[in-house]
Amino acid sequence: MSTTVTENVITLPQQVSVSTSDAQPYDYANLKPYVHPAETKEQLPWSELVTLDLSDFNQPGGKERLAKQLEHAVHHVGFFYVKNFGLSQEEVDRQFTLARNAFDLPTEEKEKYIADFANGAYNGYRRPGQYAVGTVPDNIEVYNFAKFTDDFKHQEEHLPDVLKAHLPEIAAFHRALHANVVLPLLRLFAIVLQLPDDEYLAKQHTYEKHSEDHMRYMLYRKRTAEEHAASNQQLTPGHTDLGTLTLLFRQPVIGLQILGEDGKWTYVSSQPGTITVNLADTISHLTGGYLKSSVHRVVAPPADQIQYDRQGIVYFARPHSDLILNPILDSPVLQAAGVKPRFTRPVSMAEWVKAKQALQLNPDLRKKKYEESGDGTVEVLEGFRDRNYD
Ligand SMILES: O=C(O)CCC(=O)C(=O)O
Ligand SMILES: [Fe+2]
Repeated sequence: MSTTVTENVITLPQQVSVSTSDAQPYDYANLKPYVHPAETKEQLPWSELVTLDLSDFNQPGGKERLAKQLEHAVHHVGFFYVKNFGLSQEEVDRQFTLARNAFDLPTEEKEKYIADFANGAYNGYRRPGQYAVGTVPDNIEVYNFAKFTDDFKHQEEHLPDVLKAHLPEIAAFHRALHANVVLPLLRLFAIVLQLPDDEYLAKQHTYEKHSEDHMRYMLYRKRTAEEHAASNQQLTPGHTDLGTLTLLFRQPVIGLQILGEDGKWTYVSSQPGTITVNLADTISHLTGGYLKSSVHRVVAPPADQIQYDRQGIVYFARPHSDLILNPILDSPVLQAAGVKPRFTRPVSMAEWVKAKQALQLNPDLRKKKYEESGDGTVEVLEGFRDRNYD
């Protein structure tokens, strides 16, 4: 299957071919379609986020208009929406359908594909119940996909047949998110930072070179009201993401909250046809904290959505693994702001991923370190401290 590239926009082919000889049971006609749950009717404190129309990107003056729109969001909120990113709703819905069918498999089947988290690998399946939230086990299930490049060959070995059968389409979707959303946004950041070259950040994030970007099918299994009470209404505690940018596909079960500068949590609403984007730690490191890594969490859905599983698709963008995470010097904006390195020695992306993930994937270690420090912060690596936001 080939993808079409027009003006840097990847579109998926009309006819999606299926790659395995016994794929027929996995034709879309034979899969249970994913259907979005009904929207909430509750009035909640919503976050006010801008929406960037990426179809403006290649219009005369479009990049500059979009960069202007971004300026406030990247300093203060760290969250915004994008629309018109070159993938149809049907193509997005097909990914939700694949995810739904992969999550619906029997536990014994899914457990054949468990990722080797203990050794720092995370492509494949993650089962729920890896850590406690309050007094209940977490309810998160995941399939992670690395980049579809030679560095991550044979990732199908960590995937069930229903996903293997559609691997070319999943790969095209993965590449499209990188080409149509991640790279254009990095070009806009370059404009915001007045870098000498609009490609400055994009060149640190090419698809072909080694980096640990990954796309995630994610499921929060529904919980009872009692279970939500036992978890203090939390699904995922407050955190910042470790990469450059995170893309979250729209799903209507409300729960994602952003910590505002005023210390208040507000909810991200589910806007049709959009992807929610948040800035993460690495773009903050590369700008000495000038661009904000946004603090967010996921809480229990409103009462009229409590009966639904919450299914999402996420893309975590990261720079090349060998990039040194020093603040960019060629930016007049960063020079004027007088930003400083956030580590006491040169630290590579690979080292940063390893260090932050050791804390994320090892809740006992995390707990121990927070207890030892006693001030709500821990050193992740060489002078850089992370905070506990709960
Ligand atoms: O599920 C969501 O809405 C957000 C997930 C998230 O924050 C994460 O996986 O890092
Ligand atoms: Fe996150």
